[in-house]
Amino acid sequence: MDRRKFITTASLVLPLAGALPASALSFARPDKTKPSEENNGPHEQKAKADYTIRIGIGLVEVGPQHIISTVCYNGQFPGPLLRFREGEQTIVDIYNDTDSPEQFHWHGQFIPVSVDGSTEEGTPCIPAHGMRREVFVPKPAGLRFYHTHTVARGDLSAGQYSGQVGPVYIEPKVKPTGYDREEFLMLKEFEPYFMRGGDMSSDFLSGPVIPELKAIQDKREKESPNKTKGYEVGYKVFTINGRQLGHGKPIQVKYGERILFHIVNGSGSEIRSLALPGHTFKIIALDGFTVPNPIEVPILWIGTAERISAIVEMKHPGVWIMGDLADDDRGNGMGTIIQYTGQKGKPQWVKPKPYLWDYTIFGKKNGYVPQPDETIKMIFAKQNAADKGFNRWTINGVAFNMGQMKPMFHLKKGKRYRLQMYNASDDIHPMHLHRHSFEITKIGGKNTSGIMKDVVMLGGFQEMEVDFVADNPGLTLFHCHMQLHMDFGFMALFDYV
Ligand SMILES: [Cu+2]
Repeated sequence: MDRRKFITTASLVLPLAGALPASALSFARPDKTKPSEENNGPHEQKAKADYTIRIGIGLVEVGPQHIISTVCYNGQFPGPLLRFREGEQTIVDIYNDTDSPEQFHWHGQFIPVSVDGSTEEGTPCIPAHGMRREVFVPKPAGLRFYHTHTVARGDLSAGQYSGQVGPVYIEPKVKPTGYDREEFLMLKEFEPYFMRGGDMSSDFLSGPVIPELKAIQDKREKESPNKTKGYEVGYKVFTINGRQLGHGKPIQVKYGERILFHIVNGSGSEIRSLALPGHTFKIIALDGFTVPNPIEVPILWIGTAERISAIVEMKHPGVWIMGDLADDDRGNGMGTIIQYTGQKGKPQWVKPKPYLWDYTIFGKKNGYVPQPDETIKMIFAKQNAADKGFNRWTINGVAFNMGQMKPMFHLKKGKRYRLQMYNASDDIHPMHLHRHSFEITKIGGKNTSGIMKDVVMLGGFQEMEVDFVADNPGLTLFHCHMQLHMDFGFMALFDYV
C-alpha cells in the first residue's frame, strides 16, 4: 500500500476507534491477539496488554500549593516506567482521553513505522477519545523513553511542552554490573512562556567554531529585512521526576553504595546540566548504548531527549544538591537532594569548575570506522522571525512542509550512510534519527568511533559526522529535537528506495 493511501485509509478508519473494541482494529496493523497459522506462539495468544497508557489531563504537584494541570500519561508525571525485555514481543494499549489526535513515539527503538508514533512517517494517530493496541518487539536494550510527537507551534500546552513523557528500560539479555541499585531521573520544565531571544548556555561544547558557518548566518542577518529576534521558550518551573528541588523525597544513600542513575532529558526545548558536589559520574551508557570507554566526569551535559546512564559511588557523606549548573534553573527547581544515612542539615551546593563536554572521551581510541557507501551533506540554517514571528529552520535551504511531507533523502537497504552536518546557526541542535541508531564518527573537530546514539548535540557553527546503516525499511524521520525548531521546519524524511 502506498503511503498516501495508507494515511487516507487510516484516517477514515481510526476516528471510529473509540467506539470499537480493540480487536476491531486488527486489520490496521499486525494483531497478535488472535492465534492464526503464522502467529500462534504462546505470547501471541495473550489478549491482555502488558501495559495500558491513558493520555489525559493530570495534576502534577511540583511543590507545596503549586499544582500544575497538563496532559500526561496515566494522570501522573513522569509517565510510568515501562520495563521490557529485549526481543520479547509486548502489547501496549494506548487510550487517548483528550479531544485531539495524539502520536505516541517510542523514542530510540528499532521498530516499524506502524508503531513508531510519527505522523510524518505515516503512523496512524490515536484518535481523540479512541485507542490503539500496539504490538511490537522492543529493541535495542537500554534506556529509552516515550513521548508525544505532535506539532505544537505556538500552542504551549501541546507537544512536549506538556507532561507527555515517560521512561522505558529495555532489560538487556546480559545485565550490566558494578552497581547496587538504580534510580530513574526525568528532567522536565513546566509553565512555558514565549520571550524574544534566548538565554541558554551555548559555550559548554568542546571543539572549534567554523568561521565559514558563522559567515553564512552573518550574511543572512545582514540581508534580512527583519531585524527582530524570533520567539524562544522559557519556563517558570523546573523539576526532577515532577518535583522542584526541595519538594521531592530526598534520595537516601548509604556510604559506599554505587547508584546507577538513568537520566532522561524530557524537556521540550532545553539542554540540561547536572552536578553532585564531591562526586563524579562514571558514564556507562549514552542514549542506552554501552559506551566503549566508561569514564568518570564531574558534570553531565544532556541535550533535549538525550539519556545518560551513570554510576555514582557514594563516598562523600553529607546532604547534597544534585542540580543544574544554571543558578536560575536550579533555584526554580532543577535539582534533587542526595542524603547520606545519618546525615542532617541544609542541603549543600558547591559550584563546580567549568568543564567542556566532549563526547569523544567515551569512544574507542584509534577505532576502525568503515567507509560509508554514501555521504549526505546537510547545512542547517535559521531565518530570523520568518514564520509568524518564530524562527524558521532549513535543511539544505528547505523548511519541512507538513502538508507535503516529501522525503528529501533516499536510502538503500543495507548501505552505510554518513551524515555530514554543518550548523550555520549559533544555536545548539540535538539531532535525532528515528527507528535507527548512529555512530558518531567526527564531532567537535575530533574523529571517534564506537559511540552509538540516537540524539547528539551539534554546537553552534560546528560540524559533525554520524554514520548509520539503513537496516529498518520505511519512512524515517530526522529532526532537531527542540520542539520549537522541529515545528518550524527543522525536519527531513528519509525513504528507502
Ligand atoms: Cu534545533
